[in-house]
Amino acid sequence: MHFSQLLPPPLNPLPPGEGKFHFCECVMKGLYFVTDRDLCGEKLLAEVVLRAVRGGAACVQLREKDVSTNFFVEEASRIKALIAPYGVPLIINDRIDVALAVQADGVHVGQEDMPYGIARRLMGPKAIIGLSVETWEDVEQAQGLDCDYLGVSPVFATPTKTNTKEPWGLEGLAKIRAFSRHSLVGIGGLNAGNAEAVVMAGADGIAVVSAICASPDPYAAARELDGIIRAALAKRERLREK
Ligand code: TZP
Ligand code: MG
Repeated sequence: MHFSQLLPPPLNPLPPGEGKFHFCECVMKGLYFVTDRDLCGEKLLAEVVLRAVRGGAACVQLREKDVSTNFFVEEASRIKALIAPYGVPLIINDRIDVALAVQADGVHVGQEDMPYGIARRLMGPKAIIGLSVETWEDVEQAQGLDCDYLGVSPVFATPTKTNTKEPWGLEGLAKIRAFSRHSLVGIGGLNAGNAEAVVMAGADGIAVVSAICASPDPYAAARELDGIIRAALAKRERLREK
């Protein structure tokens, strides 16, 4: 029996208008799962991805730093097939060649990766392209780019990635929200204990690595996070309407 058959059925998608990822407008909203195979420990990466998606992850970013290109392409192709039935997009971290090879839905690039304009030209107008912003200068420069979301990196310091710039904190995130025209996806030290505050400070998406990969129950972890994020997005919307 395939392990996916042992899991509960997928959750209902968000109702129209509260869509997780509106491809046309490219509003990135919801739980964004970023992989780390080391943090998965004994668990199979593909199994963790599937459990995260079934628990409510609205987007999966495959992030590999230490595998061969050959392996990366094969894994990306497997994961793409695995999550396609859920309508969840696959984003490839850094590697545009891998994204093109498997016809992934998009890429996520940092400030030292492929320049955004070239990434867009290579990936095409329909691809989802996320760009990390680590400084205020990055945020200002991004204002002139048609990227689909900004990865606010890191919101908090995290042992998962230590070569980061100064964390933005909730204040920094709120400052970006007040200025930027883009969807914002927060990353770095995010978990069930702070996801609501991060949404209320302005993040549309919450990206997590260890909160799902290192959890003994990635399905339950994703489900809890998804519930918190949906509730916080709804609360933010209600406050905005007042
Ligand atoms: N980019 C900025 S922080 C980070 C990345 C990939 C790691 C986030 O990991 P965690 O475990 O969710 O704090
Ligand atoms: Mg990168």
